[in-house]
Amino acid sequence: MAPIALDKNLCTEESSPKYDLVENYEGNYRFAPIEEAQVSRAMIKRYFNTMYERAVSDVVIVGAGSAGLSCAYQLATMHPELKITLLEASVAPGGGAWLGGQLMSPMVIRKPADGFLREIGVDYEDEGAFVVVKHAALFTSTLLSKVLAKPNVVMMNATAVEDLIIHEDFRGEQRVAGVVTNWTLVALNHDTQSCMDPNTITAPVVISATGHDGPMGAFSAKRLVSAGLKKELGNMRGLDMSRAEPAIVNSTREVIPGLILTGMELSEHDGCNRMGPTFGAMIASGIKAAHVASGIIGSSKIVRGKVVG
Ligand code: 48N
Repeated sequence: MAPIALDKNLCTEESSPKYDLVENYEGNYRFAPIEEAQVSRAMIKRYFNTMYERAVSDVVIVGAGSAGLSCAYQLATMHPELKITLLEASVAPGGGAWLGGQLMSPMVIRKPADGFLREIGVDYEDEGAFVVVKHAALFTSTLLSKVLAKPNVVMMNATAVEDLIIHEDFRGEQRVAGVVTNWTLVALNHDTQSCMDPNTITAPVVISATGHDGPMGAFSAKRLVSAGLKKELGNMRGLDMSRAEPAIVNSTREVIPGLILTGMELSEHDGCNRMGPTFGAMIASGIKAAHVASGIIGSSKIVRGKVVG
């Protein structure tokens, strides 16, 4: 698809004012000239070229909470050659990691997951067995910025996965082969309008990190049950920090061919405990999911986004 030619740049030398607030302080601050269509075309050209190019991705990550973002960072770091597409239903990515617990801002991360904080450059206070980031938003905004700075990661927020692409693969097994998407506001309003059909993204590996709560929590785990690929949900158990965090990390895995679960979605899929306001397992599970995805990609023959051998 030939790129859409943008209007020629209207910004000539004399019309590009200097960025000097003091000089312009006396009420004559000016911007370079613009036409509305330039802004519109600047967005349209880029976003829809991205949609076109990512219609076949190497890995789709569903959910940009702490697990999904940690996974995206790790996978993009390990494999800068992979086209990683991160889909987030909310306008605001970050999931439940903007606050610690009960709307309090400090975030607790148990060792050894504090090593990830040092890797992405987030300061913390060391409390011995765990560390405390002064505000959860410091962790989430830093991680989000690092993920979005990765050239091979595209994030589409306000975009919901409303189904899974499920094929019979070369072995005759049911395999997740991508996701079905729609604008979230459309996905949440299917019962208010006649059919508003979705779109698709094909990928050999889908990593679902949709959490355990919210309007679409544990989306893929629930879809496996309703699609007849899993008998029933395990349903998240009561809070037990000591058991929950290792259980989530150690059970991060490919639950059916082509679908990896990570983060709190696993607690609903497997029925393990919840850990409450401690986030080390989300980081470690996301990192493990990245390694599982790397293993699948490295051991599969993939043609046009499909596993064929
Ligand atoms: O933060 P969450 O909900 O999920 P995780 O697994 O990344 O982190 C969970 C963590 O915040 C906890 O719950 C903590 C540790 N507490 C545990 C406890 O015991 O209470 O992020 C999931 C993201 C959200 O941003 C959703 O908007 C998004 O996934 N999402 C989706 N995005 C696209 N399509 C969907 N169908 C969808 N469903 C959810």
